[in-house]
Amino acid sequence: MAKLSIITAPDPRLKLKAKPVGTVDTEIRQLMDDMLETMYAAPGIGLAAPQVGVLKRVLVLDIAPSGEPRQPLRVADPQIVWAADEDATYEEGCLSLPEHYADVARPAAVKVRFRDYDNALIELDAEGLLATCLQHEMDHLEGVLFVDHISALKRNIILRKLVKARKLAAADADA
Ligand code: GNR
Ligand code: NI
Repeated sequence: MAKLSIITAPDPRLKLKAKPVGTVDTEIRQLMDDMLETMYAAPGIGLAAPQVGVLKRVLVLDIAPSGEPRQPLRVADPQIVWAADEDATYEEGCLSLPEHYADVARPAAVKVRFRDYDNALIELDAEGLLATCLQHEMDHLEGVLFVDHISALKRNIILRKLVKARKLAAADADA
């Protein structure tokens, strides 16, 4: 296993569409395991491959509360095959937009079809935080971030603060 580095906005790679995996082979399994290690270390409850600079339709999730047994989910080529008419709103965060949070409304429940670690075709019914997190990660595969769901005003405030934080970090590194 290896820990990968996480890309932060505004990086153009986070705006690109990821490519289908087709078959979950040894290489994809390794990527899934490395992504889980990276996600747990961050720590986060989800991670999509584009966040570690890999443009493949792969994501990992674990919404188990800390201190409880891990429940890792490894997902390739996910598709939403059904979404509830009702929305649910959660305060979302993102490892690629560190230390920024905003309320985002999304379908409250979804049915997702994907390939798992063993390349089996799975259908998962998700609601609550799992539904939100799955949709947040699937957005990453389309080059969409949670700030793309909020007002342009709020989005620009967050993105400007990230640019400023990066400049300060670079200046500190020079000093
Ligand atoms: O760690 C994360 N927490 C989170 C909280 C609410 C809604 C979505 C998320 S996903 C995020 C990790 C991340 O950036 N995944 O792409
Ligand atoms: Ni994210």
